[in-house]
Amino acid sequence: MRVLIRLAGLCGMVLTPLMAGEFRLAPPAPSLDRWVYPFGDFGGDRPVAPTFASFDPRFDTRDAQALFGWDTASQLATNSGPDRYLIRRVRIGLTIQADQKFVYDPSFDPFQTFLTNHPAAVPDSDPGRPVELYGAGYRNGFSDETWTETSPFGAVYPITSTNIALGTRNVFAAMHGEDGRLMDVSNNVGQYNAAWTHAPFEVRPWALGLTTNAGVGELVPAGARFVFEVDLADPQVAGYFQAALDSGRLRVVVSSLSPAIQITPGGIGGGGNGDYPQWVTRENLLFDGPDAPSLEMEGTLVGDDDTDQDGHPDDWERFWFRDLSPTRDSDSDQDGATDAEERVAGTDPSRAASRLQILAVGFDAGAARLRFTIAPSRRYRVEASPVLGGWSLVSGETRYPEPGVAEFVGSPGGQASGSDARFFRVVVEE
Ligand SMILES: [Ca+2]
Ligand SMILES: [Ca+2]
Ligand SMILES: [Ca+2]
Ligand SMILES: [Ca+2]
Repeated sequence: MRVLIRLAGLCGMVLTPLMAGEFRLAPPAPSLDRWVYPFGDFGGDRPVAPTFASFDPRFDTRDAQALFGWDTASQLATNSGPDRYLIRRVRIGLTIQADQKFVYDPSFDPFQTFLTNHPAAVPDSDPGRPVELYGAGYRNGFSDETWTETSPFGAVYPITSTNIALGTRNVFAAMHGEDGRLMDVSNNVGQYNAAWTHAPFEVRPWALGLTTNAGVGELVPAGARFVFEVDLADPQVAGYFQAALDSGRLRVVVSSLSPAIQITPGGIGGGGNGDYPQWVTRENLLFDGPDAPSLEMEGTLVGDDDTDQDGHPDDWERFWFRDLSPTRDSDSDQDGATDAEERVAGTDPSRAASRLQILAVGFDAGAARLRFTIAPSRRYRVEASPVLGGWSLVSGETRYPEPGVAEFVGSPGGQASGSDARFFRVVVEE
């Protein structure tokens, strides 16, 4: 059945010996996978998980999603604390089962390109639709701990209702919202009809699926292998995978907005011809072994050993520098933050562009507004002082307007002093 000969994967990698603390995870198969499609009782046994969109406003636009999960506890110790898992790479590999059903598009398509029946529509600049990878979010009391391959969906209403299956997924493709929490991206293209409106918003996929088995704009053959290299430059995404290793439950959701065949009365987008990606699951007997869904993950689990007694765990030093060259007071990248400070802050001590810093500050009518950089799996508090001393906590709200940046708004309160001046600082909580 295999129609392609592939020379990808581990054969092409030069494997260097692992140092203490380093890990290279490559579980033989997912622990679970699931076609996230709330119509019919498919359980977790389906050998193929198609991903497609519905532009009928009574359904989630990302109508059929595919979840893949790996339990990593048998490969790597859990419960060390998320910040101890320093991750260099997360790579997921998936195989297409159905032959020549969709066109390969390796680049992001903005949501406006799906609004075929709306004034804000813009044309798709390239043929096809990309395949996107996200984290997994949960609702209705489910979590990565309780949700399984056989967990139920929520209600599906009659075909005559104005809401047939909106927001009914108990697990869904998710990215971090402005509040820092995982949010459902199932309807980011927007939904319009007489009864209600969901405003569109743009998404930031954590990875796009890339393949060498089809040219850009060409039909994808059966057996094509897609690789999703996760963007770990986004601290919240990196933090998601740190938390996954800490819990031992790593889950990702694949989605694509190739339209389903159904006609879409009143829909924001057009109907399709039934052509969309169809992904091999772990239950697929025709595509197994190297064609099965795969996870590769590289990094370091930081232990306590500190053989050169400089305060830095050896594993942390080797992850960033391959040796123990940092010292107690060194600033290896000369960005003004010592290696010790960068270790606590979770920033990259080998790159000057990465450090904890306040990017902008405003103080107006008693309210302070600060923008500062964030790092994976870190919490922060803002403190204020009129005199650079006697710092006091400022309570307020933190939002995340763009990747890697937090914006805090709060009031430092009325401190009795002769001046309205305030100093602010951002403190990493240890
Ligand atoms: Ca396109
Ligand atoms: Ca050390
Ligand atoms: Ca530094
Ligand atoms: Ca740095």
